[in-house]
Formats: sequence, structure tokens, C-alpha cells
Amino acid sequence: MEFFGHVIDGAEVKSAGGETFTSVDPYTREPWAEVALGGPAEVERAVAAARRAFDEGPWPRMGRAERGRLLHRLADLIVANADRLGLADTRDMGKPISQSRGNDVPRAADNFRFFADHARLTTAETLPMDSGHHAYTRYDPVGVAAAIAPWNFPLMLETWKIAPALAWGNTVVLKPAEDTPASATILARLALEAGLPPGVLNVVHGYGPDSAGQALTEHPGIDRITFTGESTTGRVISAAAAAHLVPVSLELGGKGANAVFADADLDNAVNWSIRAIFTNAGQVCLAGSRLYVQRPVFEEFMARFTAAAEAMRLGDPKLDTTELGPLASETHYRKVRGYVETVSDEGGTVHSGGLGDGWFVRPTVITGMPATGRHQREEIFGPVVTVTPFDTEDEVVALMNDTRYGLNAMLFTENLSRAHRVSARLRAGTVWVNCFFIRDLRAPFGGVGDSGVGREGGTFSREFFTEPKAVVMQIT
Ligand code: TXE
Repeated sequence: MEFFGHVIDGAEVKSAGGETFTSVDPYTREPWAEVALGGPAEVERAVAAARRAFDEGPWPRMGRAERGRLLHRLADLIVANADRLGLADTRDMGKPISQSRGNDVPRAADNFRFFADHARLTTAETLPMDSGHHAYTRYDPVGVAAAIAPWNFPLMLETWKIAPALAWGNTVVLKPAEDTPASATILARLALEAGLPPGVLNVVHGYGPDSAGQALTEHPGIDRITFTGESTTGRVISAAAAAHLVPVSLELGGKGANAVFADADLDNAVNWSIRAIFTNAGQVCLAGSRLYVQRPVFEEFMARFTAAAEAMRLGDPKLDTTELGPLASETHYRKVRGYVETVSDEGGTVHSGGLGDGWFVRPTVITGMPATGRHQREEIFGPVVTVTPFDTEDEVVALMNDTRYGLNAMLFTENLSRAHRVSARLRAGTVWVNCFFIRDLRAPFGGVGDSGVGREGGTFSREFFTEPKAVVMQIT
């Protein structure tokens, strides 16, 4: 079995007491990697190393161009190691290799390139004042950032947090999800190879409660916490941060609504709606898990959508041809299975799909589910979609907004006015019109309600990972 250690102060290390845990490959359902299991002692060492690197090391002082050069070198190494990194995520959580190596790895490299360039090129405010003074803004690094990551896009989401924190001159302690530790250690090894000084990027493995995650979020030496994961966990982390008045950025769950109007380009709507719910086996906070279709095209859309869902290729996620892998872990499989098995109890019908072999759930389409049913309200986080007909624009806007989440929504229409009108009325952090998951890293990303607090991306990440300082000068 491969071994993945913590990376603390520039060295890959085991836990003080030699404790380990294993990562299970959800396709073979066998352990494939042994991982150092950290706790408060390892967190203490990592935070101390990050603090030293920030207070005494070259990183915050070397300037954005030089930091950017090193981050670009790290991006080059990520691309050069795409096979290893992609396979690590695929073995850890069952994501098809075409998505891990093909999408997540290039995006991880882009995260470093984008934030390195953004920090170097972005301007700050100068405010001429009538009083004979002027003010300007400095964006200074804050210190040590704690990043707690989930298992659904391991490398991609870790780098989405690490890249802006580092680009703005901070140091980082990352706690990867316990189901997906491997790519984080590989990334930290590559960071050292790229020339990042010791202590700038530290990785501590372990669980959440009563383990490395909790120790990190409760540590008084942390200056920022960025977290992606479950909404309940977000509340716990927010409370831990409040004890030290540490700002948090929380990207939490979702229950994405997707409306297909009768005037939509149906080919395009089917294509994106399939991707919206079945990419990464639906283990996506942005997943379009509530699909609403206007009644005149309901039958036709359903026929095409179901045919496309049934045509998806399930299998070994290590094969390039596989489109849908198993669910990420046994625990998670049991959770999703629980929803599939209770569809009729809640008043719905499994129109197509259902449980597969092992930890597979086939692309599952549910109809007739009442708006109050658990399947319409809770985040299933699997390849399971409810489809509901609607008649009017007002009705579908009300249905789409009838959720405690508010991460994103999609709508499909060829009517320009409707696209703008409905987008404005939706309670969501992102609205995609006639597409899904198209990202510009300058755009704000985050959610309302139970989907999170704060936004990341471009200047929004800068606001979070820096202390904006106003300098006011007398000029006359
Ligand atoms: O999430 P957790 P889990 C949703 C999805 C999924 C459910 C549970 O519905 O089924 O959450 O997944 C760390 N202090 N999402 O259990 O527990 C934990 O170790 C500090 C949505 O994996 O939130 C891991 O690194 N850290 C989501 C990370 O938090 C703690 C992505 C996420 O774990 C902690 C993933 C604590 N007290 C799951 N408790 C999205 N928004 O995309 C846990 N952790």
C-alpha cells in the first residue's frame, strides 16, 4: 500500500505516535493507501511552522511577482504530474479519471496561475479627498490560514482555497477530507519541489470531530478559516471560529434547482441537465437535483433525458470511457441508498435507475415527489434527480426558491427577457442560463442561506485572505 504522510515545515512526516488510517478505493472496496492520522499534536506543529514561515520566513516579504513565479512553477508541476494526481483522487473517491485527470487537475493548476496573476495585476483604490488629503488601500496578508476541505473535488477545492491564500502572502495549514487524503500530500510534495519555503504549505491528515479538523479550527494561532462541506459542520466550525473572532468563509451544501421552459433549446437543456446531476455521480454541491420542466415539453424532455441517463457508462473509474463511478465511500453510499429506497414512502416513483452493484447508484430519475418530500428538500449528494412539471414562470420561481439552500440555479429558455427576469428573482449565489458549471475565477462564488457565508473568487478571495488597510495622507 502507498503511504501518505503529513507535510509539516518542509518535510513529509508520520504522526508522533505512528497512528495511521487507511483510504478505501470505492470501486474495489479495498484499502489502497495508508495515511498518517494526525491530531492536536500534529496541528500544533503545523500551525507553529506556518506561523514561523509567516513571521520570519521570506514568503510574505518576497513580493507578488516572485511568489507568482513559484506558484506558476507549482502549476507546471501539477500539469506534469496529472496522471498521478488524477489517479489519487479517483482511487480515493471513485471519480471517473476523465473528470479527475481531465478536469480537476487542470483546474487545480489554473487556480494557482489565476490567483498568482490576480495578486500581481489587480489594482487597489486611491481616493482623492476634497480636504487636501488622499486615501489609498493596502491589501496586506493576514497570517496563517486554515483550510478544511471536502472529498468530492479534493484537489480542485483544496487549491481553490490554498492558491489565493498563498498568492496574497499568507501561509496555510490544510486538513484534507479523511476519505481523500492522497492528492493533498502529493500537492505538498510538489510545492516543496517548486521551491515554496518550508512551513508555507502544511498538510495535516485526520478526521473532523475530536481529531485534526477540530484541533485546527479551535487553534488560537489561526487567522482565517476557509471551509467547504456540510451545512451542520459549517455551523460547528463557525462557532469554533467565533471563540477567537476569526473570520470564516463557508461553502456549504446545495439543492440546485434547474428550470426548463417550453421555449428552451431542448437538445441543449437535456445535455446540460444530464451533466448538472450526474457529473461526479451527483456528489456536487452545485448539482441540479431538482429539475422543473414546463408542461408542454414535459413528456418530450423526459423521454430524451431518461434515454441519455440510461445510456451513461458505469464502471471502473480508472477507465477513460467510464462516465459514472461508485459513490465515494460506504457511509456515503448508505446515505444515498436510504433516499433511493424511500422514494415511494415519500409519495414519489422511481421512473428509471435505482441501486447498482457494490457502491454504485445508477442515474436515478424520480417523478411525482411532492415539494415537501425529503427528496426535494434535503441534499442527497448522489446521482438522483426529482423531476416536476410546472405551468407558469411565477410558479417555478416560487418552487425554485422554496429551499433552505441557495447555492445555485439553472434555467433554460431562448427568451432573453425571461432569462434576465427569472435570474434576478432567484435566491442563489450563481445562476447559470442555458449552461451549468461554467466558471470565471473572477466571479463571486458562494451561497445564501444554508449554502454558506461569504464569497470566494477574484477580489472576493482577496478581501477574505487580506487585511485591507486605509492609509490617509495629508498632501497640502
Ligand atoms: O462532510 P463534512 P461529510 C455534504 C453532502 C454529504 C455530507 C456529509 O451532503 O453527504 O455533506 O459529508 C471536516 N471540525 N457535503 O461528512 O463532515 C471533515 O474531516 C473541523 C457537501 O464528508 O462537512 C472534512 O475534511 N473539521 C459539500 C470536511 O470537514 C471538521 C462537500 C467535510 O466534512 C469537523 C462535502 C469539525 N467539527 C459534503 N467535522 C459541498 N459543499 O460541496 C468535519 N470536519
